[in-house]
Amino acid sequence: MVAVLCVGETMAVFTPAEAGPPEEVRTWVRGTGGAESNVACALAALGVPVGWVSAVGDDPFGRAVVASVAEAGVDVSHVLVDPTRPTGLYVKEAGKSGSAMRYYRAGSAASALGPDVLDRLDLDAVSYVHVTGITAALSPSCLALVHALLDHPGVTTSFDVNWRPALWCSTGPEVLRSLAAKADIVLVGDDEAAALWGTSTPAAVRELLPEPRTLVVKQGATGASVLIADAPPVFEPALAVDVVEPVGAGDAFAAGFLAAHRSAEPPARCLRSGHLAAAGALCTLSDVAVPLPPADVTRLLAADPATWA
Ligand code: KDG
Repeated sequence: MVAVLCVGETMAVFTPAEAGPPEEVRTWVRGTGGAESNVACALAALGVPVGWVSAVGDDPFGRAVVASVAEAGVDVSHVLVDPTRPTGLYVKEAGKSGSAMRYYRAGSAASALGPDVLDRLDLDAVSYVHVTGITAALSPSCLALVHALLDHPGVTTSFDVNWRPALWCSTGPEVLRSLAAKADIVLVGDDEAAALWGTSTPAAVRELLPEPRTLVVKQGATGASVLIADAPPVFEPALAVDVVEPVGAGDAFAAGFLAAHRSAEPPARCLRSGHLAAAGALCTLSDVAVPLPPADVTRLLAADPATWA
């Protein structure tokens, strides 16, 4: 039985294995990347029973993607194999402060997912469902699926805005706001909120999004704030890490936050757990974090940040 279900597209990722413009690169490293499965893998590493639901093509990349998520300890038993559509791919040109991502995912197997997915799931047996704005952007049926999951009663819903402008037309800001308004927990970067809604301070984002009980605003290398119902905002500084590449850090943060939230940790510890998990993604080229062992996380959660002892 899984406690958390993450639903959304995962792709095979190709990262250049040598320097130079992509036109000249001949050797690529294949990995796995998908916001929701990145969260699932990081949750599994933290010892949380978690499942990932998606669709892949009946092709080598689909099999590789599913195998790597399963290897991370995630339940993949509800992943569909679509014989008529391919697995999505993307090419990542990595940079320390940001990475260029070229998608090859139009018409992918996951883009054909729809609300009928819920017929195959027993959501009453799950505590948390995590979705993102990426899958919502893939097709009208995917958008309907994300709405249906967020509308499901009796489950704690978590929504990471994950603004990917390349996937949206002009409706993005309003659609993402309406999805966020339905979730119990919303995670958004202050840079995303600025780009989407022209507002970036935690208080201003809260004014725009009064509905979610728990609103997390990630403030880059500075830290993150959580605003819970009528309680005063709580801020927790980020950890200082040598960044290798940032893609996947937000997903790892979401996993750390959700793992601690599920254990009913106080807000500051939920944020710190997010930062600890994010560090595991910032320090690797992979989209999937390499988190600290759960025992270290437990120790660091309780530590004094001045000394980490
Ligand atoms: O958050 C990281 C994701 O953006 C990356 O793994 C790939 O899911 C992905 C996407 O659609 O960009």
